[in-house]
Parts: sequence; structure tokens; C-alpha cells
Amino acid sequence: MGNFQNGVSTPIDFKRSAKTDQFQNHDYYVVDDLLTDEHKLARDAVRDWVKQSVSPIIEDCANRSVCPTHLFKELGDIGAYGPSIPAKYGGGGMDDTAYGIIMQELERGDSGIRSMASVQGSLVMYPIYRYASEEQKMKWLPKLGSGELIGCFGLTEPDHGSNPAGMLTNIKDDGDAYILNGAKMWITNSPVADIAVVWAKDEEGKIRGMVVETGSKGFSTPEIHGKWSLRASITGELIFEDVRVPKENVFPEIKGLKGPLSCLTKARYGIAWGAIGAAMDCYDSALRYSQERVQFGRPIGGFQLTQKKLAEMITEITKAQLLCWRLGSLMDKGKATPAQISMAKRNNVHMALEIAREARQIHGGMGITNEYPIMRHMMNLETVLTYEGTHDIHLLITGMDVTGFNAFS
Ligand code: TGC
Ligand code: FAD
Repeated sequence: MGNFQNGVSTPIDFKRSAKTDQFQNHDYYVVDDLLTDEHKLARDAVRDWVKQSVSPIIEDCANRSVCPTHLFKELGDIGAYGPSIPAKYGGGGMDDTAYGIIMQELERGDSGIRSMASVQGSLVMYPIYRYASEEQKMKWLPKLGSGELIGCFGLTEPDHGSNPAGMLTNIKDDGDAYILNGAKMWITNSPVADIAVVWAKDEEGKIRGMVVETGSKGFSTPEIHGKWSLRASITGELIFEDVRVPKENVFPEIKGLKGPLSCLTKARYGIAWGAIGAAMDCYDSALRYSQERVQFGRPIGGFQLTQKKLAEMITEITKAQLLCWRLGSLMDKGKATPAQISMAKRNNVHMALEIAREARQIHGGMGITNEYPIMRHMMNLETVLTYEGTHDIHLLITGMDVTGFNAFS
């Protein structure tokens, strides 16, 4: 028996295990070998920052439902905003695999911290980079990239979540400006944002994108309270009452739902990677607990039922890593399709939520406390399963892609 490398059969070293070599990264299939030095440097830098700046405060922030707003600037300093946007425009000038792995490390800390970065990078900087005029790009992007300015993204409305095409928010021509009316709901970062990228219908009923400054007359951003999920992330509404938006703030070319959906494609890709980070943190905690917690005279990790849980967890994490690595390669070549991204977002978030639930069981009663990160991840992942397209919407996107039949219309 042997493994076959370069046409030569070499014996398998049965004493060498994935555990001894790759334990720290939970990198069972040595995905590290597929990453460049730049990817690994970015990952390690973000991992160190999470350990230093997020881990010590995150349970307390989530407990008190307080957003650690001082981290917005630090995220800019470590290059977490728009890693794959060119450096000239305030991004990191790296590829999409680097972007993904950065999201993974942030979400190992907390989904809300990853949200801070994915909204700013993929939902605010990306549409400005892709659709705004050169003058607008230079006006906003460097300050967004450094974290000097905070942005938010307004697509969802109180009565239009999964179906944004039905939105009611609208603009009317008024000479050198448009007059904006309507409301957006569930908007990450809106109460602390300086600008909002807003999607609204023009007088022809076409969806248009625009940058709206939160200080504008008639624009308010009330906070939404009472969330049991993403408690360290701040969420609010956007309310527009005859807000004047200068015409130069409206993206000139893009019209229709593909404008906002193209931004979601980018953010959903990052979430697919991010969910792996949350899953790894739960697995890591469960594995350690199983080695330390003794019942019936031996560590609970010695029982077959605990091993089944842990073995299935690492198998699912490994499959998700490989899915993301391949998706990252396709993104880097400009070949990934939105439907492929939907599949990865749906699979990986569900996988992470299942792992959080299994990890909670392994921790027994201790699993429900904030001594361990499990319940925080689990509650966060309930939001991640819903935002950026719900679990079922992504299933229907895959269904449409494989059958050719559109279940939405
Ligand atoms: P449909 O007719 O299928 O498409 C309209 C046009 O858009 C194009 N398109 C895309 N383009 C780029 N990327 C994608 N992913 C795209 N999907 C579709 C499509 O080709 C078409 O182009 P054209 O040229 O023919 O006009 O549109 P539909 O109305 O049938 O809707 C389809 C559906 C249901 C899949 C879509 O509405 C959808 O994805 N709904 C889910 C809504 C959603 O994901 N909302 C997220 C809000 S933002 C958020 O949650 C941020 S969380 C932030 C955080 O991380 O904290
Ligand atoms: P609905 O669309 O009302 O869905 C309710 C249920 O019906 C779901 O289970 C859904 O899958 C199901 N359903 C709907 N249509 C169908 C169908 N055709 N077939 C089968 N089932 C269907 N939005 C933004 O624009 N910007 C943000 O920054 C942002 N941040 C968010 C932060 C948080 C904490 C949360 C919770 C949400 C955020 N969202 C944001 C909104 C998010 O994208 C929406 O919640 C999501 O798209 C679902 O919309 P909805 O909540 O209105 O649910």
C-alpha cells in the first residue's frame, strides 16, 4: 500500500498524523500548501490581531450588547477593508483568496467583527470602486480603507427582504439633485456610519445606487435594539424624508438589481470563508474540553460518541475549507459564478451552525455560559444564515442554476 507522488509509489507513514502536523490550524488536508506566502502572512497578521484586540473583549461586548467601535479604525490599520481592492483606492491590492482568509480569521473572533469588515469592504467600498466616478472614488475610498470614515449598505426594507426588487424607496429628479424618500431596515453599522450606499428606484422604476451622507437633512439612522444575535455589531434603520442627494453622488452607469446583487456576490463569498473561522473556534474549544473534562474516570474525548461528534466536525470543516479554496482560485481567475458562491455561503454557514450546536453539547452545561465562545457563535450564526440571502434563497438559486427553472417568478 502506498501513496503515489510524481509517478513513484511512496509508503504511507502511519505514525505521522494530521493531528501532529496540522493541529494548530485544524488544517487536516494541508490546505496551507495551496496558499502563497502573502496569504499566510495576511492570515497570521489578522489572527494575531484578533487574539490581541478582539478575544479579550468580545464576550463582554456581546454580553452587554455593545459594539466595540474603536475597532473600526484598527481594522483599517490591519488592512481588513477591501483587501482585494487596488491600493490606489484604499484597498489591500491582494487577491480574493487573501480576502477570504482574512474574513475567516476575523470570524474566528466574532461574526460581528467580520461584518464590520465585510460591509465596509464589499458593500461600501466595492460599489464605489466599481460604479462611482473617478472623482467620487478618490473622495471616499482612501478614507473608507483607512477606517477614517464608516459606511453602511441599504438594500433591505421593512417589507422587502428576500425580494429587494419590490423596494419602495425612491428618488425624484430635482434639478442638480435627487430627492430621496423611503426606509431601509436591518442595516449593519447605520447608527455609526458617515455615509450610506443606498439603493432606490428612479422615476422609471429602475434601481439606482448612490452615496448618501448621514448628516444630510431629513436622514436619520435609529438603532435596532433587542437582538440576541450579532450583539457586538450595531444595526439600525435608514429613514429618508425628502433627503437631497447631489446628482454626482448617484452611480452613473449601473441600473437594475444587478448593481446591489454584484456587491452581495462579493460579500457572500467572504461569508463563506468567514463561517469556517467561527466553526474552527467552536471545534477548537470542544476538542480541548473533550481532552480535559473527565467523566466515568476518563476524558470524555475517549468515548466513541464524543469522537463521532469531533470526527464529523473536522470532516465538515475540511470539506468547507476545500470548497472555499477552490472558490477562491476561481474568484482570482474571474471565473466564479454567483451560483457557486451561493452554494458555498449556504453550505458553510449551515455547517458552522451545526458545529456550534454539537460543540455546545460536548461542553455540557458549561456550553451555555460565556466562559466559552460557543453560544455567542451559535447565536451570531443564526443571523449569518439569514443575511446576505437566507439559507432557503441560496438553495433556490442553486435549484434555478441546475434546473433552469426560476422558482422566484
Ligand atoms: P433576477 O431577475 O434573478 O436578477 C436581476 C438581475 O441581477 C442579475 N443577478 C446578479 N448579478 C450579480 N450578482 C448576483 N449574485 C446576481 N444575481 C442576479 C441577474 O442576472 C439580472 O441581471 P439583468 O441584466 O438580467 O437585469 O432577480 P430576482 O428579482 O428574481 O431576485 C433573485 C433573488 C431572489 C436571488 C435576489 O433577489 C436575492 O438574492 N435576494 C436575496 C436578498 C439579499 O441577499 N439581501 C441581502 C441584503 S444586504 C445584507 O444582508 C448585508 S448583511 C451585512 C453584514 O455582513 O453585516
Ligand atoms: P423575509 O424575506 O421576510 O424571509 C422570511 C422567511 O421566508 C425566510 O425563511 C425566507 O427564506 C423565506 N422566504 C422568502 N421568500 C421565499 C421564497 N421565494 N421561497 C421560499 N422561502 C422564502 N440588509 C441590508 O440591506 N444591509 C445590511 O447591512 C444588513 N444587515 C443585517 C444585519 C442583521 C443583524 C440582520 C438580521 C439582517 C441584515 N440585513 C441587512 C437584512 C437581511 O439581508 C435580511 O434579513 C434577509 O435578506 C432576509 O430578509 P427578511 O428578514 O425580510 O426575511
